[in-house]
Amino acid sequence: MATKVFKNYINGVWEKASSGEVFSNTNPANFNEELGRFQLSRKEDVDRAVSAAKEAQKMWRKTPAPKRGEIIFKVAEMLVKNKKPLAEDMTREMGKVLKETLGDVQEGIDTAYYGAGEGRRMFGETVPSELPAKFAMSVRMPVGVVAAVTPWNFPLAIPSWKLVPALICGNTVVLKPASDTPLSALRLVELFEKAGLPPGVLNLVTGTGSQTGVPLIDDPRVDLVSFTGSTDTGADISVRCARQMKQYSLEMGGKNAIVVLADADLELASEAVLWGAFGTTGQRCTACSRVIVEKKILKNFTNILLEKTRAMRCGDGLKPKTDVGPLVNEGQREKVSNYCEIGQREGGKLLTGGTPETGKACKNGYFFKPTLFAEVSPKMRIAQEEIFGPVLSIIACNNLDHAIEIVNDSDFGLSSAVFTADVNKAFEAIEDLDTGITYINSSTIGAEIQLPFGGTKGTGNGHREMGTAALDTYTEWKTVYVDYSGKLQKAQIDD
Ligand code: UN1
Repeated sequence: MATKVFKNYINGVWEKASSGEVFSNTNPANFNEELGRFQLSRKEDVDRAVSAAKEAQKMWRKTPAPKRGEIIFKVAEMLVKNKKPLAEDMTREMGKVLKETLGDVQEGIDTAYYGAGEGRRMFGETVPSELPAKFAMSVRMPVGVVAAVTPWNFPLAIPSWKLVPALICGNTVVLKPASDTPLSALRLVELFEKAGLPPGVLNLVTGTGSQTGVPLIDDPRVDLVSFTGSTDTGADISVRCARQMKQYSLEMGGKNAIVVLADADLELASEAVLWGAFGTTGQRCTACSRVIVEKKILKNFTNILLEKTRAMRCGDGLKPKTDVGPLVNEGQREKVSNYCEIGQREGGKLLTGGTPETGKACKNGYFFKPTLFAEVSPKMRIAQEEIFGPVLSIIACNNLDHAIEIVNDSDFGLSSAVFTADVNKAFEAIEDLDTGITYINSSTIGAEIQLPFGGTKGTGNGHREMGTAALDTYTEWKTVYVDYSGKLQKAQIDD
């Protein structure tokens, strides 16, 4: 069967990149399976996509927000209808197990329903004026043209986090998805088209970071860049945007930790730790990569984790018995292997895993064994740097204060969790953990879309995605004063 060629979507038309070049998208669980070829877009394609978005801005910003919401609502309905095939394609495209790709689509559904409703809210403020016969309020205005640059680990959910709030707020968008997962993003764009989104309001250009992403970010007509991905790329984007006084919202790395105190329910805590560490094969920015365990229970808890980790099965994410799918590509697998070597050189004790999984069912994919390190100290590289793979480090602590110190000794600050039965300790942790998200008696993953998502320190640049917080990213405040006194009233001036 001939490989399907997928196109860019610019100004309402599906078209080839001007270079005529394409790139291949293969299944990380079976690299002999090609899912399709995608356009390798360059500056000329990006130019036209941004022109379309710029032109469509004039009309879209004037379209009433509830009408914009109706289109997004239809997207939600279609996502519900197509949930299973979308998830299956996503598992083939990036590897995570089907129940998680179903969850990824569900996150898109939740975002779309929530965002559609925002079309009838989008609250501003109405406040009293200090002067008589004067009305004072603030309303939200679109920022303009948004460049959405999205990663491969949540190939539909994260594009939806950006597209939905951007569009409901009246912005137009050029989406550049990760080159490992163009299909899931393209499927989402198709649904927006089917739902009746006018041409130019949402455009898709596929390609690489350097050939497609950079010209998009550098285009002076782009008003806002919303990026999720690596810290290095995020840092580069911030410099590029700063030069042009462009707005930018960055969602980057994590080095998330779960603290397990001696009074915790250890069975529950172990399930949560493994779900956080090995879910999505550890490729979440919210993944648990450090578990910080009170010394009294260290031995016991380590044994529980080890037994459960050894029982986890790697394999094709479409097979119901698979616990852990492949890594997304060979580069990621090398990176994870390197970190396992580094961990051992640094003195970490490798309890299980540490190498690629190459058994019969896994020989054609980028599989890696779920890996557990014990005797890790907080300053080791495997305890400090984001690995983005199925590698969990066990770190001992003396008590909660010590644990908080270890959690906070990180360049990142996305998600944290504490397992304890003591409500006082739980609230102390909530107050002192320097992360954007804290869970009590649950894992570091699984954020819901109706609350802000994002982190402190090197994880972000102060923005939050999702919830009403996303509106702050995708709108400019317009403050409005209406003076109906019929005379010139001067604020702040004594008369
Ligand atoms: C990410 O890893 O980039 O909270 C996003 C979670 C998911 C989102 C993860 N809802 O784990």
